[in-house]
Amino acid sequence: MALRAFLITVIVAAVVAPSLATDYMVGDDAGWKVGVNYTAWAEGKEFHVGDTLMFMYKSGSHNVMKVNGPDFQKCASSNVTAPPPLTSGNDLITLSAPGKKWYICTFPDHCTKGMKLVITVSAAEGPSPTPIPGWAAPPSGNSAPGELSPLKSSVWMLAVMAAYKMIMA
Ligand SMILES: *[C@@H]1O[C@H](CO)[C@@H](O)[C@H](O)[C@H]1NC(C)=O
Ligand SMILES: *[C@@H]1O[C@H](CO)[C@@H](O)[C@H](O)[C@H]1NC(C)=O
Ligand SMILES: [Cu+2]
Repeated sequence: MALRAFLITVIVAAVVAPSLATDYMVGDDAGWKVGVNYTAWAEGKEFHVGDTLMFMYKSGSHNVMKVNGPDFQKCASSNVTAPPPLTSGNDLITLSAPGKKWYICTFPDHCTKGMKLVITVSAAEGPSPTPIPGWAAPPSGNSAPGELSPLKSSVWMLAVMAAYKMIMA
């Protein structure tokens, strides 16, 4: 029973793992500060609903404010109903909805000096069927009709082994 539970865990982990959310450390080792090009940092990265952004900086030296597109262009925060900026220096933002997201630092001149990040968030990644090691995907088209594909033969092997164990038990 313990072995069976273990095997199920391994298979579930193999199927679920690729869909786990990603944590992005904004600016990587540089963190959130003046003098980093966050457009370049975001380039080539894919952001999905459920991923998190981590803004790391010395508390009191910077902050993180979510703004709208026009305010981002102006390096301003004119939305009086928006929540106050994050200030902990260890700010985690979970991306909860798809679309464009804009973040700036509201300290004087920091945004104009580059403390601004715009990203595009896409829908959550569905669990993609990734091949489990040893369970080769059937080659498309080149197995003759009636011939067992490698996947089917693996299933057969397991079934035969299970039947054998039941008989021998
Ligand atoms: C930041 O990087 C982007 C993309 O690599 C580039 O187009 C832009 O000119 C850079 N900005 C600055 C201020 O260097
Ligand atoms: C202002 O902030 C509120 C709360 O976050 C938001 O719902 C609203 O859409 C924002 N308005 C603009 C114009 O960005
Ligand atoms: Cu700043």
